[in-house]
Amino acid sequence: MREKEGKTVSNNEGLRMRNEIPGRTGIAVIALSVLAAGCMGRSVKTPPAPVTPPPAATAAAPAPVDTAPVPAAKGKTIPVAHGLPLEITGRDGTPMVLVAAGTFDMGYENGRADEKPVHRVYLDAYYIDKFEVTNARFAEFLRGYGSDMDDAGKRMIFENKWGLRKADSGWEPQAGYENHPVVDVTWFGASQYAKHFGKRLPTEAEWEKACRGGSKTKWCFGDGEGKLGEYAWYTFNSGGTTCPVGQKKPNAYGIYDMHGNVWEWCADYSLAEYYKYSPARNPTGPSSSSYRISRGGSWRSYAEWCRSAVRAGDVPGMKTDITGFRCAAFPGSR
Ligand SMILES: [Ca+2]
Repeated sequence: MREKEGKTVSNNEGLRMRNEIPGRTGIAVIALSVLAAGCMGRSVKTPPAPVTPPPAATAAAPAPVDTAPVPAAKGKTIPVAHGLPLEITGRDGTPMVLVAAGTFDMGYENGRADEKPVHRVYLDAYYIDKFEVTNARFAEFLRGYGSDMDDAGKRMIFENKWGLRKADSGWEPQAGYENHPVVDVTWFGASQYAKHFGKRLPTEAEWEKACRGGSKTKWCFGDGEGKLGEYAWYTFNSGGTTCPVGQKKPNAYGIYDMHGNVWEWCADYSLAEYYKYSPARNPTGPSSSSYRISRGGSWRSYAEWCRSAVRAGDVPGMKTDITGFRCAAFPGSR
């Protein structure tokens, strides 16, 4: 089974295998990994087929910079910004947070090759789930949808001891794991869930803007790794498993667990060189690839892999206990 540290991530030479551990900190982290619990077994997967980049997009004039964080709604009164409520409830019953229209700087100049160049991106306003989708929510979806295959016949979910089990009466959460993020969910399952509730998966750009919460640093709170444990479940505090959603601090936009807990599927195909020609407005990713983007790191990731700009590519139908998702939606699309 593929494991986190065997995650395939793009780079300037094209998509290929890479270790969990970034090169500059590799030696130190390898030493730590030896000391860490024996859950760091690694496996590899086959590099994806070559893909053809779409024609270069025409960059539009940049919009005014959006630097104001969108605060989390408090109490029963939902504030409104630019005519839109700051927080809404999706059809699946989950709260969604408004990310206002505007620009942000995507990528990280001191990061890996595929995180460069840093480029300014304008995004229309959108909503994004405040929390990762939980086992309870996904089980409820499956019971309502009536199948564990998506509209195209693709498998959506696998059983997992921290996730879902298939009982005689249908899919249900493992006891005690109802509020943990769903895992062993394929990209197809994540996409079908979103579609079922009038939502969609976030684009890679939407995910990173929501993760950054207005920051330009390695993590949403700054560059100091020492604070990551306040915001994220990752290898040094997760206890070797997923954790209930929403227990750590939210970022400046009021969104939880963007760093760690589970990697999160995004809508985009994965391509290392994409930032070199991605459009400046509402980028939606390359035209094709064998892989889909996932973001944010997981319960078993080292801090470097939980950075806001880290990009990963995964086989969309794979079984993995480190990847889940959250949904996005355009205003008025619910
Ligand atoms: Ca996450």
